[in-house]
Amino acid sequence: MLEDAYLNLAKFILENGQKKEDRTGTGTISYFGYQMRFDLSEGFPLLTTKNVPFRLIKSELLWFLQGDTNIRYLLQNNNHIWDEWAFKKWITSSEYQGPDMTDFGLRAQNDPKFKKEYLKQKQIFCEKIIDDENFAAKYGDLGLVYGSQWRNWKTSTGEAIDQIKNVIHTIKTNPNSRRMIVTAWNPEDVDNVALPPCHTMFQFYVNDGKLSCQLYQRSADVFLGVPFNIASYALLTNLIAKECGLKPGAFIHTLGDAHIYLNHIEQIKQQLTRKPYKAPKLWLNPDKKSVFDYDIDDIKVEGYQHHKTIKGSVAV
Ligand code: UFP
Repeated sequence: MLEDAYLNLAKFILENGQKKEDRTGTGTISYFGYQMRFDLSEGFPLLTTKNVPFRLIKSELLWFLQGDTNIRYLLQNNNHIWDEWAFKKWITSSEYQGPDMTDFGLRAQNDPKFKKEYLKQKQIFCEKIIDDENFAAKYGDLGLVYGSQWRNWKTSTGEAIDQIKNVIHTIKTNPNSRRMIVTAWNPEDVDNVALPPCHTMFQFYVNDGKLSCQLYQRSADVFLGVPFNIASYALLTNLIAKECGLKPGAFIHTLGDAHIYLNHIEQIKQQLTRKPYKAPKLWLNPDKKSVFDYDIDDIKVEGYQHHKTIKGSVAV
């Protein structure tokens, strides 16, 4: 089964991971250095042992590919996965006059009354981002996140590098190259960004008419983040392969600090008791050629049979 690689990772960390404190104060069990491999010709690696909302993955990836860094597009597509990072910027600004939201992520986990207030404030914030363009420009922009690093990398001489365009060009014109890399990690920026990139860099490889991709992810929330990350890079590999006239090959996912948060352990154990279904198939609108031309409805998964959602809170 395509998703065995993921289930084995989860099992491996439960058995071999060590307790480790972390930035969010939640606590994890963690293991350093792990690799998974997914053969994309077998199907699309969207996990079936729980519901993984593909619509969020595709709108986020299209957002990255457009070079957009403002959460407004995501909110317009009812995608809330980046809210917390923008919200943090808002509540620490001098313009914010609402109730104290310091450490909202951790407090919301332990204090139901606070959680209610936090969700209310976040909703007000999100509505304002959608309704008010100026507010969105000021507080919805996450700055140097993937969209800008991928499409608009600032050089020391003030120019911009479009890494995605360049890598696609190399795949088409010099597929034997061993230099087909996109990097999001800029040591100059990491201290000034909302969330230093987790998907640090990825490399493409062409052989036998197939395009493979390997991602180095420095930090991996195995229960909540990784299922998204697998599907997102599998989608990216499929989109680029199609544009370049190649078949999708393997997605290789290399993890640095691979961790399960202590408040996700019961959930992941429950997930491991479930039997996976056959992986779904990816459908891409055949009329679209360039990776930059896709709209939400041009991308679909077909035959996605899955087990129920398992809830878990995001550590911020
Ligand atoms: N995380 C992921 N995947 C992502 C993403 C974040 O697993 O795509 F954006 C998790 C990893 C970690 C946290 O638990 O978010 C980031 O925290 P830190 O910067 O301290 O590693």
